[in-house]
Amino acid sequence: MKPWLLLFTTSLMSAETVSDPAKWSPEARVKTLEVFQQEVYGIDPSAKFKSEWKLDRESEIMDGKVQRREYVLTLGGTLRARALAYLPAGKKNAPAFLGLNFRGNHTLEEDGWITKTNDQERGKAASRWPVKMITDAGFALVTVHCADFDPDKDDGFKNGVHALFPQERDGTSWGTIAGWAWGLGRVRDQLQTVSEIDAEKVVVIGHSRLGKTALWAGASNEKFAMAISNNSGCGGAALSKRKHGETVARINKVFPHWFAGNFRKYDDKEETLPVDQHQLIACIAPRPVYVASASLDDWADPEGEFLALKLAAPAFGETLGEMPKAGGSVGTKKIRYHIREGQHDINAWDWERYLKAAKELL
Ligand code: GTR
Repeated sequence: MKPWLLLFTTSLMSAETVSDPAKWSPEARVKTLEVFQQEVYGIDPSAKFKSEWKLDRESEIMDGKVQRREYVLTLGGTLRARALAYLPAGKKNAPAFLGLNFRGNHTLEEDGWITKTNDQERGKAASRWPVKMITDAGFALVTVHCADFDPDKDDGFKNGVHALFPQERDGTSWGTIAGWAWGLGRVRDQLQTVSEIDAEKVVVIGHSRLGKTALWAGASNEKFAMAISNNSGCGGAALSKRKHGETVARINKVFPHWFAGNFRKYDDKEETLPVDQHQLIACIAPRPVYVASASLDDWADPEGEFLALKLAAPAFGETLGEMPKAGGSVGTKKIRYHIREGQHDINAWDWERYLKAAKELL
C-alpha cells in the first residue's frame, strides 16, 4: 500500500465523518462538512441579509434562439454582482450550468453588448464558454465574475462578501473560496425566480481555483443538483496527502486569502489533516459529481484528482475502474472522470462531456 493511502485508513478512522465513504450517511456528511469548514475553507456567516435580483438588460442572439440577459444581484443593500445569463429561447424550466468566471462577463464574447467591468479584453475567455454548444444542448448558462463576490487578492478581507459580514477573524473565518461558493449559492437561490430555468437542476461548474469553489459549493449546498470540478487541483479534487504538484504550504503561501487560517497548520504536515479531498467529494453524494483533469497539468496532480474520486466512489454506491489514459473517460453512473489531452484549461472538449453527463444524470 502506498504510504499516503495508509494515512487515510489510519488517521481517518473517526466514525463521525465520511472517513470511510462506504459508510456515508447524512449525519456523517454534516460532520465532515464541519471539519472542512473549521480546517480548510472557513465558516460561512450566519447573519441575515437582504437579497434582491433585478433583470437589467435583455437581448436576443443566435437568430432568436437564445435570450441573453444581465441581472443585478444586490446583497445586504450594498454588494452588487452582475449575472450574465443565456437561456434557450421559448423554453421553460431548462436545466442550467452556473459558474464563476475569472476576468469579467465581457470576456465570454467579443460582442460589445455585455457590460464591461474592467480592462480585460472582450471575448478573451470565449473558448472556455462554448455558449452555442451549451444552449443548443438545451441548457441555460449563468455566470458571474468571481471578483463581484470577492476580489482575488490578499487584501485583508475588507471587501466583497467580507465587507458584508464584518467580523473579528480567527483561524476558522472564511476565505475567498468559501466567499465565492457562498455567492454562487445566492445566485442559485435567485434562479428560482427565473421561469426559463429549473432551479432544481442547476449544475455548479468551475475551472481551477473556481473548480475548487464549485466543489466546495456543491459539497456544502445541497441545492446544487450536480458539481463539476475542472482541473481543480490542490484544495479541490486532488488528494492533499499525496503532496504531488501544488502542496498545502505552497498554496497557502501564494494565495493566503483562499482558505481559512487554520489550513496553514497543515503546511508541510499534510499527514496530520483530519480530512482529505475524497471526503469532500463524498459530501456531494448522492448527487452526481464530475471530476476532470488535463494530461499536462501535473501541478493539479491528475492522478490525485482521479484517486480522490475513486476513494469517494463508495459514498455514491459505485466503484470506479482504472485511471484512463489521456483522452479517456471513466464512470457510467453518478460519478464521472475524464482526462483531456493538453494543458491546464477548460474547452469545448470538456464541455461536450459535461453536457452529455448532465443530460443523462439530471
Ligand atoms: C495556480 C494555482 C492553482 C490553480 C490555478 C488557477 O496558480 O496554483 O491552485 O488554482 O492557479 O486557478 O488557474
